[in-house]
Amino acid sequence: MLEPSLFAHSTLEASQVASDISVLEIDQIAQNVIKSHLETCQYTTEELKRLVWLLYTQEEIRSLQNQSCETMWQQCSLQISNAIQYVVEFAKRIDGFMELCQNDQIILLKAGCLEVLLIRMIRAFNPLNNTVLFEGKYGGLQMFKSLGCDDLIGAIFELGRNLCRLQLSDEEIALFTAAVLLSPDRPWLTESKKVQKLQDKIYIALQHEIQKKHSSEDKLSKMVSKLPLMKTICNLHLDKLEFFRLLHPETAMNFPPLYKEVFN
Ligand code: MHQ
Repeated sequence: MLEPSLFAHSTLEASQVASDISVLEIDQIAQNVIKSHLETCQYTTEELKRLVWLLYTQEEIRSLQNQSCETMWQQCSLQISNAIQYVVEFAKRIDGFMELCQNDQIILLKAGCLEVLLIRMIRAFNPLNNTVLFEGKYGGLQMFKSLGCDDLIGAIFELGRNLCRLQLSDEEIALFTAAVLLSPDRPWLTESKKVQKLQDKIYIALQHEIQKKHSSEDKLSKMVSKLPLMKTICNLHLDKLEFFRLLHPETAMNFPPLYKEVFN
């Protein structure tokens, strides 16, 4: 006959195993997402640290400012298109993403990739002098003057300063960008429940990661509170692009295919 104490012991163990499995699962998700981020983040932290003091000279800034609007748009769309390729690769490496239907994969990438880029931007943003990495050197917002999108650029730099104040680690950036990418509320998703389940787990992993570093308790809510500004920036970008296309259809036609595909 089974001893009651022994039986009690084994049920206790079983419940511990059950909770261990979920902690383990959350840990595996965190590790997968962080590894995927580090493999696809375009620039290592060390590279960026080295580049951060490589500033455009006054003369170089002036020549960027004196460029035509079309040329500057072309340069920006090329840089953004390159960066998007890495975000696509990041998404593909997140466990569960490739198991979504292709339709939903495309919807999530199209809807989320600029937001991911804006979060990734803080790695290449220096809040001490308000500069960002552009074509290999750092420069301030005045270098984008010829775009004729001062409001958009102003909002992007403001977001950069805002997000930098949160002092996010690469681990937190990895999990936050994955959670943003796996947003279940994107229009036209066919399996939003599946996306929701993935996002829930990533947010739990992110909360864990934040607690590990015993940073401020409401760090996650502070991060989430920046999402509306990101959405505004995405919409503003689409407005600017639409207007640019009206004025310069032939230039816009020659934008990089990936840029066109994502923002059309
Ligand atoms: C990435 C690396 C990276 C690459 C490109 C849309 C438009 C007309 C103007 C960087 C936006 C201008 C972008 C190039 C400007 C704000 C864009 C142009 C992280 C992001 C980052 C640094 C992009 C940040 C935003 C930049 C500077 O891994």
